Amino acid sequence: MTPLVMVVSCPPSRLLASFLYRGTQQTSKFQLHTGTPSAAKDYYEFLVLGGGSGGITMSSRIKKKVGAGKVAIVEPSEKHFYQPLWTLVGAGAKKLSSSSRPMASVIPSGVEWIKSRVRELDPDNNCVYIDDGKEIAYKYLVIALGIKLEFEKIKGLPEGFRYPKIGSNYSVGTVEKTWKALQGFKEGNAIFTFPNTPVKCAGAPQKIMYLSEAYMRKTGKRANANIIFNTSLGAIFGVKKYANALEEIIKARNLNVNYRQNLIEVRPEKYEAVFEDLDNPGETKVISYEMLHVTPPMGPPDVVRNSPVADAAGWVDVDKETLQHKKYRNIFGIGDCTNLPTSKTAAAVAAQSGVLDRTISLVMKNKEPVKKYDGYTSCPLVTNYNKVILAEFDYNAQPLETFPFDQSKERFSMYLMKADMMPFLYWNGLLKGYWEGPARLRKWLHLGRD
Ligand code: FAD
Ligand code: UQ1
Repeated sequence: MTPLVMVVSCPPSRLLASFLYRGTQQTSKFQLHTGTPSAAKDYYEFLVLGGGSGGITMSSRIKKKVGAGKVAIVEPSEKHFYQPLWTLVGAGAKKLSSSSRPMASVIPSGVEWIKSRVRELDPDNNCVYIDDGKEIAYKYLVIALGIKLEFEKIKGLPEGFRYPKIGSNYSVGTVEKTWKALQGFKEGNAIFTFPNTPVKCAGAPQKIMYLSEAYMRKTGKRANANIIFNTSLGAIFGVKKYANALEEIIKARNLNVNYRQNLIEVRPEKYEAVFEDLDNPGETKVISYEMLHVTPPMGPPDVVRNSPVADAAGWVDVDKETLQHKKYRNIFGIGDCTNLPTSKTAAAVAAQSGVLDRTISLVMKNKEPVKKYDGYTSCPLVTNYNKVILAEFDYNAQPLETFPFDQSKERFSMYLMKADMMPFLYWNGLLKGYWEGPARLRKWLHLGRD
């Protein structure tokens, strides 16, 4: 079915007016951000779409550049989530409440919050349309809309989440169901899936398997469990160094990994999962489960996919080094909604934010962007309740490690970093525009080494 798309365009007269009144025009309810959403003006120098990791980070940075009253964020959600914690929430090691803060508390002061969804992008007229049909014009646009979860692409979902024994760490509404399913496990198959699409944090689908296995061992249920990782991919991880380490763990802990297996249906009332074999079209396998962790198919947000800023696959089409849009020079993209050819993570957003900050400064001065993003991304592979392999790598899938030791080894110190230090750095460093990834720390720690 074709989605209902609002077919409107910015009338040139209104657009002109919004430019003429720029800087002075205010709606009657205009206010700088004070903890409550404000009525949207017609024009902002910078408009940021999405109040997630990339959107809040960039609005902090841009507000420092241009001052109060010139930046607005369009974001419908009342809460901002630190999603990386959901791996630990699903395993019962952290509370869901510790992963969120009110959206109002993370939007920088002096930045306006337009509490609405963006419905349509009109980059040829420098404006967007929000839910109530209102048009908002901008001089510069930053797109940070994240990635869309598509549970509905699996037959039987999302309704199947009403049943027990099934969960997913990927959404706020299903992550606590993972922990319930794990606690309720008695005997049988525990199945963990990886879809046939790009995903965010590509390590998360297997992190919960390692944690579940550890929990079953701790509670004396391991002998009754057959643990299965059914992945659409052809390898356990995209970087050889970490894949080798993970394969050792998989062997040592007797985990069954099946490649090129894609979840297409859940029969929740019978506790059955149906997989297609991607190498033998038409062949399917039905496996019964006592616990099922679903990583949903994902794709670009519809508002991006159906717009002129998208590439052929639907992602925001940006230069992979500068993050500037390839066609629209006043538009920039950051994070999961872009076509940057690296693994989609908050760590990548951190590194991207430093580059984009400089790109924007130069573009504002009519200069060419120079700072280059190397594709830095990181995935703390939680392998136990006290162990992490810290994968860090670049566009070439080459390790780019911060610490002066072999990060492919499981370490308690890296677990502490993931579970306790990272959340602090996220809320107080990244979102406030002070953290741009560990590149400088890496150089300093590697002085005299390589
Ligand atoms: P998001 O942070 O998802 O923000 C997108 C925002 O856009 C949301 O606030 C949403 O409400 C808003 N939005 C969507 N549509 C609209 C619309 N139409 N109009 C207005 N607003 C809209 N990363 C790591 O670095 N390390 C990890 O260990 C890690 N583990 C993870 C584990 C799990 C289980 C998950 C789910 C993610 C994990 N990540 C991890 C990934 C990380 O959370 C994301 O990569 C990061 O949040 C991406 O930031 P973003 O700004 O692109 O998107
Ligand atoms: C990181 O910068 C980051 O963003 C805040 C994460 O997201 C939660 C991470 O998981 C990681 C590992 C990094 C990289 C930071 C260091 C100190 C290696």
